[in-house]
Amino acid sequence: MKGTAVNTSKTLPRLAAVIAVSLLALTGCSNETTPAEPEAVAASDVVTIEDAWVKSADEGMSATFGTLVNSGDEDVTVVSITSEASAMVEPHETVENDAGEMVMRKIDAGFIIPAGGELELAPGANHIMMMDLTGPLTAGSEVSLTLTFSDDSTYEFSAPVKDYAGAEENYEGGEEDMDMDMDQ
Ligand SMILES: [Cu+2]
Repeated sequence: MKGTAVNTSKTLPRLAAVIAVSLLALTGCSNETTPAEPEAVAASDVVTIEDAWVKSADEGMSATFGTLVNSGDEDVTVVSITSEASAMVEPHETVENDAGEMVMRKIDAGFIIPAGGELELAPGANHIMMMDLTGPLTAGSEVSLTLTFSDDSTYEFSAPVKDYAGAEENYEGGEEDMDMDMDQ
């Protein structure tokens, strides 16, 4: 009982010192020189998404659709996607498996949007997979997503949530694999 009272008075000034040092370290970081900008145009300056929308869902998984447009003169690759609405977001494609069923799977190389062209994301085709939703996606609400390109530039957009009866694709590997992913 005695010991706890003595310790408190020593700990507080020490904590303040630690916080002060942390702040110094943070401001120090911002002064570091950034690497030289590449001469090429940033992917984020030439890519937009048109008619984006998100499928409503109470829980579990959903997907985002729309048309990715690349107005630049070089192919652009979306290497990763994040959203506050889902703990895990992946670029997916839908392919026919050996049994003749349509299954979806992650595109490890990411979405490639051709120079001066488009990549359509649609139910039953390529889509932005949202696994492990952080909450219900209700029709009429908005979800924001961020695309990261291979040049590290990013593009944030928001998309309305809509009710949609389709897009119940099978996940490659079957139900068991999917459940395992959801538990992680
Ligand atoms: Cu998918």
